Amino acid sequence: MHESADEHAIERILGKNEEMADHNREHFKSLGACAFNLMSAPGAGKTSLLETTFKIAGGKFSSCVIEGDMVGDLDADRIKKVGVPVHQISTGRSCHLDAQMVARLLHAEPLEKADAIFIENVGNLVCPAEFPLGEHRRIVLLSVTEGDDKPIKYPVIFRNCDLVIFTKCDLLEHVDFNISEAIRHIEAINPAVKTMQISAKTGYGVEQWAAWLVSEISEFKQHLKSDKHVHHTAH
Ligand SMILES: Nc1nc2c(ncn2[C@@H]2O[C@H](COP(=O)(O)OP(=O)(O)O)[C@@H](O)[C@H]2O)c(=O)[nH]1
Ligand SMILES: [Mg+2]
Repeated sequence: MHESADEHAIERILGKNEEMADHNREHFKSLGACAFNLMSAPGAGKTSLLETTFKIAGGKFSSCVIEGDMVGDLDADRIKKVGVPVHQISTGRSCHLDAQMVARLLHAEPLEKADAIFIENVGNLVCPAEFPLGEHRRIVLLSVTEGDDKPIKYPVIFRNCDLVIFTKCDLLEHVDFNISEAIRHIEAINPAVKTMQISAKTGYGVEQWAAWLVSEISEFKQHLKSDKHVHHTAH
């Protein structure tokens, strides 16, 4: 009996989160920005990837970052240093961002106009999977130092994402990480997913990642235009 009461409470929380995520999605759309939710275990290289992306491909699209961390603003400082506007959300005891936290930020601090909004989630391969934030694309980073069995052990996050990036590929020769095995596990639970291999340290793969971003942003803007067209002709 307790169990089902708990289940109901969880369903209610997740349902409310979905509603807020829809609200945020509209908010991002009104800014004309495509939102990307970056999720991974702590230390997989989310902030490093953003830093390298802005350094190598910063001219291809304009960006704004939302940094989610339990405490402190170390990552936000790193992003500021590469000249990209950044907004901090401190989650306190919560091990993930939720849509309510993002909504609160969107209403408290107007975001800069940008083509892309990158949301760096709190480092965790479990909880962020259950809490959509209103993003348009979901990206999971898996560093080659974590083990190629992680997609089997944490299927939910790998099932519900658009892109998996294998990070720290410069370290591949030092670790036993079988990329094709990992891809096989990921595709078994998420056949439509795209995968990429990157090193933020050497810049390997960053051009391909930047090209993917450009293409997603452009597709998003096309949809925005046709949405506007539909609304316009409907009135
Ligand atoms: N060798 C190597 N180290 C990396 C790479 N990307 C990140 N790191 C290191 O991994 C650690 C965690 O990176 P960080 O970007 O802070 O991870 P986050 O917690 O996911 O944001 C740092 O010490 C980085 O220097 C990479 O491509 N290659
Ligand atoms: Mg970080």
